Amino acid sequence: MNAIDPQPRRVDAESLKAAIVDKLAYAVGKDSIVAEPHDWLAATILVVRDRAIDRWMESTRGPYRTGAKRVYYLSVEFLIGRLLRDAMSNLGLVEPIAEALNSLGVDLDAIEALEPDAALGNGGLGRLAACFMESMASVGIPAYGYGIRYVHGLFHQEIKDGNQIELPEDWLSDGNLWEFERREAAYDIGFGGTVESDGMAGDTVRQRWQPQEKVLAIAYDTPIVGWRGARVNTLRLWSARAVNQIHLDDFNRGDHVAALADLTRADTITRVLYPADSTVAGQELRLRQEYFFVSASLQDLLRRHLKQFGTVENLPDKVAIQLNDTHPSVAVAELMRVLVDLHDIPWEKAWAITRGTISYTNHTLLPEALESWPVGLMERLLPRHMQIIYEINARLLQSARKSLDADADLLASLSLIDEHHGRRVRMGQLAFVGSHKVNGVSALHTELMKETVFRDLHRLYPERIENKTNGIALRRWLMQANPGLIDLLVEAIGPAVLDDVDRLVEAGALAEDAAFQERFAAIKRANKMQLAEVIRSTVGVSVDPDAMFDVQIKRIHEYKRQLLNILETIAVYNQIRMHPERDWAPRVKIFAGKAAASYWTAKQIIRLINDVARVINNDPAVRGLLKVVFLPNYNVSLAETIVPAADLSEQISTAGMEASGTGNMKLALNGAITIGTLDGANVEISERVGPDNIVIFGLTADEVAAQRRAGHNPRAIIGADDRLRTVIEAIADGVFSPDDRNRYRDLVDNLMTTDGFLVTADFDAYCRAQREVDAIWREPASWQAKAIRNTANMAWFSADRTIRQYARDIWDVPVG
Ligand code: DL6
Repeated sequence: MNAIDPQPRRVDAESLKAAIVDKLAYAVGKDSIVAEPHDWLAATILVVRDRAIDRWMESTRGPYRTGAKRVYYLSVEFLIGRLLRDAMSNLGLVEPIAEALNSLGVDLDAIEALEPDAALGNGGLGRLAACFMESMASVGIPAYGYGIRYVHGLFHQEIKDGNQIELPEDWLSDGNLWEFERREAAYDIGFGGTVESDGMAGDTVRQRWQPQEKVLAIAYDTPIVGWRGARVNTLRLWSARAVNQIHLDDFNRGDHVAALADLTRADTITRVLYPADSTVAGQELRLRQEYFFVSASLQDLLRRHLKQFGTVENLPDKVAIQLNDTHPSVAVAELMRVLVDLHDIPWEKAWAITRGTISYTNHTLLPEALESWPVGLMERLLPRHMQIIYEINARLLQSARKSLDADADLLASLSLIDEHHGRRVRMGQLAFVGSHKVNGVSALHTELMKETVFRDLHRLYPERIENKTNGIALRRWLMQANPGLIDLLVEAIGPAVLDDVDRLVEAGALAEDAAFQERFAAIKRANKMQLAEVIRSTVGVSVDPDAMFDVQIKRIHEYKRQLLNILETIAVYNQIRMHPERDWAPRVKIFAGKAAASYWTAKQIIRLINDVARVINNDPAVRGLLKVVFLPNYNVSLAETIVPAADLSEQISTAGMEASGTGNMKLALNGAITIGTLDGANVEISERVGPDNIVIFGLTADEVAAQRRAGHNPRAIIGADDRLRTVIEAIADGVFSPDDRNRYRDLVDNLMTTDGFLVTADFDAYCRAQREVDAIWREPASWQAKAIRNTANMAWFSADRTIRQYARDIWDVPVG
């Protein structure tokens, strides 16, 4: 029995059974005798969807009636995962649907597993957008998510001979029953062409953009159900379509390719998530995607606004637009264009409206992830926007000259145009100046933003940057992913926790209670059994659920330092072989994550993990004390299995480089103890759970910066540490790649010479921290108490808290 089926609206299983059979017959067209599992899934989704629709319509109607402000969350990524469990759970339908299906001889868990995992994002930023959508509906904010309906989401990862192989992802191939195509919401999106003068607007010459090319943006809406179904918001994703589907004259002339050229060109825009931008064509496509979804979204929200209020002048009072990272930054120039060119609003006033409406979240300080577009490309694709950006820039620099008495260097650093790398438009800066608020995603990250990427803009506008530490959807990551744990918590501290997660803290009082510890541990063990089965069936490795499950699940990136983890794993392996008599705490090292297709070093790290796994798992001298597993195709659904089963959470990025992290929150919430650096939200997790319940190690962000300034010397560190030297020599000598001894030469050279992510500098501290973890593990009561305190103190990291802060401090909208 799952405790989160709320009583207030108990739906009876009998009527659901009848509804499912009805859908199966009349919507799916199948008789129950011959229905396949995917037919039952379709019927179930349709029944659940029906239960959301009335609330959806009411939620959409509400702001028309009340005049309430709407929030628009613009994001090129929404990593939503499966929706059925989310919707059922929030509508209180899990139990009766399971019962209804059971009486029809169908297993809910089995059919749920057939739902495609919508992977319209790469990682944290996209998953955050999905959590925020659920939270906005749960706390009662009228909100729309606007994004792109990619035909192919994030690639499907296979591991072949230890290598990552990317295969196309195909989530739409069997249709998508959650979405509704909206033919009435179709907009022309222009590209290229010229800008022409078109009469006078007041005392200025009106400019008109005449695009050379047009494509259509078509809306697809998905209902996002909030907790208890109180509110249902809309995720509106845009799909590109050609204005002319076919040129019949070309076709009839026999030139079939030319006849369909427009169709292909339009279709390409929304075909693939994150086209590789290492080529000029790839860059152009990315910019086209960004402008495409921004223009469609602004046209859509302005149409809605004008229909209701008849004027754009009150936009900031009724509309809040949140830019999720720099990808939608062109919205600043687009909104200015619409206001100035199409609504004849004078520049100053248009600028006040734009800035009052827009705000921007920064998600990274990594220079390579801060977008900039070549001026030439912008001029060719978006000529009027480029003019507007020049004008914004001129005014920005003028005000800097006045208020900061800026010299040429300062002006160059503030400028929206980067003159150093072949003239590029800095999209982060554009978003910054066009927003009334700019936020970072953890306290540390926000402070670093002020000191690094936006140092000069922060001097000019010291009130603009604020922090909004990320949060996660507790309903998905605790209530749905870990039903055993939420049932225990409800029993122990009462059902009120389901509606008021802050009450989780009450579980802290039970941390030392032996009976509670035992039950807490039993739930973890059951979750580990499930994960052990997934590991066995996917990679053929059998693991002991009584061993410590040590988990690092996230994108593979040098700064996240999976390499540090695997180096320490090798060191332990060496030690086990040298000292088999010692009392080793058995561990399973679990890795999962995807590397960007073009990121060679990250792919080498995946390969190394797999090579090390093969050697360690097959070495009889290890006696199963250490196992290493790389689980392929990490996605939201796999995370939902790993997170509740983790004992130890690896959050070991180079301090100052992980903006926040959200996996760290999910794992701690589910009772994993964190081993981590003082980076991103780890700092705040440490403050909340208390220093005794987390294992912190390594250089701080300040120390990292100091070490870099002083000149980091990895060779000296390696030379002084026998253990580390032995590990690196083993890799260099081909111990893990006997078929190709040179395989890791670059990786090793890099560690010895530059070590840009300070792996060697933190190695010793990390090893010591791991031994501290072993010592805690050997005291089960102490481990369980710490694990319970982690769960009890994580409510603050609910996305509802984050959303409430955005609502109060940035959007100025009331929350329920
Ligand atoms: O804010 C969500 C998420 C953070 O938790 C991660 O720390 C951060 O790396 C990620 N940022 C991005 C942006 N691009 N990069 N790199 O995904 O945002």
